[in-house]
Amino acid sequence: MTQISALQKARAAYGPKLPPALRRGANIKVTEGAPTSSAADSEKIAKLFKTTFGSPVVTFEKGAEAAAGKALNAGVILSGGQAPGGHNVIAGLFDGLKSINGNSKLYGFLRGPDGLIKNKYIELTPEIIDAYRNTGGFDMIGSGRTKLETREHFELGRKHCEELGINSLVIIGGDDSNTNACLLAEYYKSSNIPINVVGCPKTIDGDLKNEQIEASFGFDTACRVYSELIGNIERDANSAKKYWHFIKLMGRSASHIALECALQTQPNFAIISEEVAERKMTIGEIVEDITQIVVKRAAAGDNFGVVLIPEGLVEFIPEMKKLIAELNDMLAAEAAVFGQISDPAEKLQFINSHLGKDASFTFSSLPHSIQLQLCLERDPHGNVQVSLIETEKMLAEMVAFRLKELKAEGVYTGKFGAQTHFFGYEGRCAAPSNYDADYCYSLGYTAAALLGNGKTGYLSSVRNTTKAASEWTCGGIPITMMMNMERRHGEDKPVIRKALVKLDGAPFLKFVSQREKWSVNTSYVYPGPIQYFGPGEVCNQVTKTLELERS
Ligand code: FBP
Repeated sequence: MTQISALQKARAAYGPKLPPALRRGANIKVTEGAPTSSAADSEKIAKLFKTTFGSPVVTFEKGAEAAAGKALNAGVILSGGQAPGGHNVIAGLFDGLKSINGNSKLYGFLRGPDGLIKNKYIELTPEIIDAYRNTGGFDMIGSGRTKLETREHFELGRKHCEELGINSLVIIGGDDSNTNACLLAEYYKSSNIPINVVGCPKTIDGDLKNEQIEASFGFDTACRVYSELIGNIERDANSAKKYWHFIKLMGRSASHIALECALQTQPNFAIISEEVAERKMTIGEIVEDITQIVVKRAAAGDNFGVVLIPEGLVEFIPEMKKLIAELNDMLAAEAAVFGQISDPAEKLQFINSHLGKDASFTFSSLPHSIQLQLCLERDPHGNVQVSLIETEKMLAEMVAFRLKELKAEGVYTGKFGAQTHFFGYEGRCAAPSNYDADYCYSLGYTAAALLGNGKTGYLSSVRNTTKAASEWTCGGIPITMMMNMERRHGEDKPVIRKALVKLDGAPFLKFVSQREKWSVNTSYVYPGPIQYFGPGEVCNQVTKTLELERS
């Protein structure tokens, strides 16, 4: 038998909270709003989603005593990167399906969308579900990054669902995976194939949110784990007083994680990529900003500090963005020849000789290690794998170089020692915080209710989550409502609009109002580890981002 920790044992007994509409003994009253449109480009989206476009927002309320519904056979898929709480979505879905009809069944497709395409699955039994309640990770059924997007995929999905008698599919994923869930829903609905598809908003990056979706699950827990670690490092820095720590934080594109961690820990400097893009900053300017703070702190005798760097930074620096776009095109066109070169120096020479003047200038200004990292294989969505680019080392090196210059000029007399860190995978599979445990369970249960009511092309939505669960509301949002057209791989495609950090939003404005104070003074806050048991103010907090956005 697998050994489990004392905390896991105690956590297994935790009963996640549900919105009143979904609590035992209540029948669900369904209210439908007016027809909806899309985030933008409504004509084009309507043409592409003929049968699912315009569906109303669905709200669930507590109704009269429950009567058994029809048994559902559902399949569930975990898609993309791990995020704390995924197992609770599945547990909520399982319990929700059983509450509709005790004969309902749930199949888990293994290792992501690939499981549906290749017909690899397990039937999820009460024993399996119980073993994973309130645990982190996606290991119950595994995840994967294969995109469900072609007609062939959809048809294989149909065949495998029909073989198992599956009439409902739940896709737990981020913006790309839920865009594809909607394409699948549209394909089945428009072809009269009786399989309904519903999504659940997942990603630690926090960039799948909008007016209707308050948060993507996993963001809360991941930010708490990173903030604990940053707080520990801040305390070490403040104790030893001899290092500057450059900490890169996961978040492929948006800087929500870096911003939330900054609000929780009050470091000396935090870069927000969206601001860098807005101010069209160069790498040199970013380095200069950090350097000036190092110099100011050194003048006060503080030769230590903490800098937070969002993982996606390089793609927001205009000169780097241009370089990456050129590299993407060039590497795609020259893949065969480039793939044959194994010597790193030859690789760099090859690249330099194929880049335009500006891109080549930017490329040459980067340390060799970063040049090579920029040429690594792209992910299946064609994205640069930003988690592999060591921007924290690049910035630490460039600041050290600039300080040497200032020392030579007599402007700087301090000492500079740098330590670099990358926090990403540490937070993705942590045991979900109470917020994520409750939110995820409710998202899964809501997904079951949507399927029980015959809905397709919807994203499960649980709202009002800054309040007590007794005030939470739930229902479904048509996925097309969140879509717009974007240029992807040289084509206009319908996609869920990614939520970047808003520079006029309350979380960023709060950060801006404090950052100068944090930069020179040492104002660190040490959040400590996630608490699962104890007083509400330590174990039931919501993120600063959510609190500020909803206040
Ligand atoms: P999702 O958007 O799929 O949730 O994944 C987000 C993420 O954790 C990013 O923060 C990170 O850049 C990426 O996944 C890492 O991907 P991989 O797990 O493939 O290394």
